[in-house]
Amino acid sequence: MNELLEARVLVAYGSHGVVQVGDGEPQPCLFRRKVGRPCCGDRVLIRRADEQSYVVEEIIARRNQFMRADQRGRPQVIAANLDRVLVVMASEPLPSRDLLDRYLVAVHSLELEPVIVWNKAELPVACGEPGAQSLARLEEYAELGYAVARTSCKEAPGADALWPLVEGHTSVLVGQSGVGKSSLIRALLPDLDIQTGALSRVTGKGTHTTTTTMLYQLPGGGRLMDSPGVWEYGLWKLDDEALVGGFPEFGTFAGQCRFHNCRHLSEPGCAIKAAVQSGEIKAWRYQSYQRLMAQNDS
Ligand SMILES: Nc1nc2c(ncn2[C@@H]2O[C@H](COP(=O)(O)OP(=O)(O)OP(=O)(O)O)[C@@H](O)[C@H]2O)c(=O)[nH]1
Ligand SMILES: [Mg+2]
Ligand SMILES: [Zn+2]
Repeated sequence: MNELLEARVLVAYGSHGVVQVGDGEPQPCLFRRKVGRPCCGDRVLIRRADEQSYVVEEIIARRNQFMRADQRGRPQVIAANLDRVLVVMASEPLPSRDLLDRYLVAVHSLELEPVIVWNKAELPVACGEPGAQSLARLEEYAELGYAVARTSCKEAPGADALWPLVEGHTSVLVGQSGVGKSSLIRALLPDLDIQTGALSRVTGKGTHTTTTTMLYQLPGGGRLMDSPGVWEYGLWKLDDEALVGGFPEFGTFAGQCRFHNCRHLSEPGCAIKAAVQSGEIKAWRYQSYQRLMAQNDS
């Protein structure tokens, strides 16, 4: 009478975490090294270990995984089995110049839909800073086809603009520390205290600073994960193709370059550079591509 159950990982620490079977109560669970390292969003097969807890027997193959570089530059999985990644930005703290585009490259490389969230939208934006430009250009990102939502957890316009973007999907909020990811979760989820209470009861950890990714259920269906903030979103080396993939509007031109392995930097007969010249590709997007390529090469 100790059958395997399918469960979802709500939060994962090194050797233990919290899982949920269906809509049931969150349950403490042990992770054994030999099954690999479960992460938030994983589907797992579990078995009862004892009265108090379960143990993971198997991690079901991930559909995808969102990663970032840890302090030593090694890739670290922060969430699995996603439909969308919500990149949260704010005027406080301002992003570094390339932060948004780095995130977009990473999201596109998973073939996931990025959503750009401008939180703290009620605050003024300091002009002149390079990072402020990403906020100033959000209209242009929207013209490029990105979903952009303006939110505030303090005043109008509130966080309701996120509902149609997250409902029915599995999404993760990512972005710099302090931009308001956890505040957005709180604004969206009236029963957050119940959900986090259930999580912290089993983990014994407080919920004020986000130190690890946590999964929450949305009332109308769907799941939303809150991830710990970063200061700089490190991209490990990507191949050139993955980097171009972060600039979807380059796609229609990329096949027309003289050289099939064109990197769109200084090669002759580059169709992308021609499109920049003719204004079909925005110059600032191309400059951003050049910077990311240079960082990739360094
Ligand atoms: N003015 C203003 N402040 C906000 C808004 N949203 C969040 N804050 C504040 O910003 C600070 C950081 O918010 P958090 O939600 O903890 O930020 P976070 O992105 O979860 O940060 P990490 O967990 O460190 O990654 C808190 O003091 C919030 O009250 C907003 O829309 N406007
Ligand atoms: Mg947080
Ligand atoms: Zn080219």
